[in-house]
Amino acid sequence: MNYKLIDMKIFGDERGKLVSLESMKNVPFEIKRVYYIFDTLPNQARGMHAHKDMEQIIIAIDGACQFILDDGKNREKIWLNRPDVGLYIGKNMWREMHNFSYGCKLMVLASDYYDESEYIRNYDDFLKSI
Ligand code: T46
Repeated sequence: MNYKLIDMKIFGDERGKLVSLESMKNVPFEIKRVYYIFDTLPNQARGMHAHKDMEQIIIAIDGACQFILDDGKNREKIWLNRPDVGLYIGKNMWREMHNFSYGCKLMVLASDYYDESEYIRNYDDFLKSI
């Protein structure tokens, strides 16, 4: 399975906490794009696609959601619910997002610019591609 959870170092003191994300350091690729997802709903799933070439790190800055990760052979479910843990997802991994908590906010760092032609949005096409 081409994913892993990365524990990010927290710089914390009496004022609060801070996490720093740096290309080729705690983020294992050059960051070309950042986007974020908010105003999600518990009964609305997202994702349902794979990327041919893109790598991403997803962080639940606030709240929680459940990821389904699938490499075509195995399917695993994980909860993302900490602002100091990044979910790295590599190439050719089907991902689904379910069970968003109210107010969940996801921040995503991507290794490339947005390109719809790089998405595989049909599961049968995903299976054929791997
Ligand atoms: C992923 C998961 C975690 C853009 O125009 N630019 C962008 O950078 C992105 C990410 C999306 N869009 C457009 C494409 C769609 O018209 O925004 C709309 C919603 O995108 P999508 O349905 O792909 O959103 P999610 O939440 O299903 O998936 C997103 C990312 O697209 C995807 O790469 O891995 O978050």
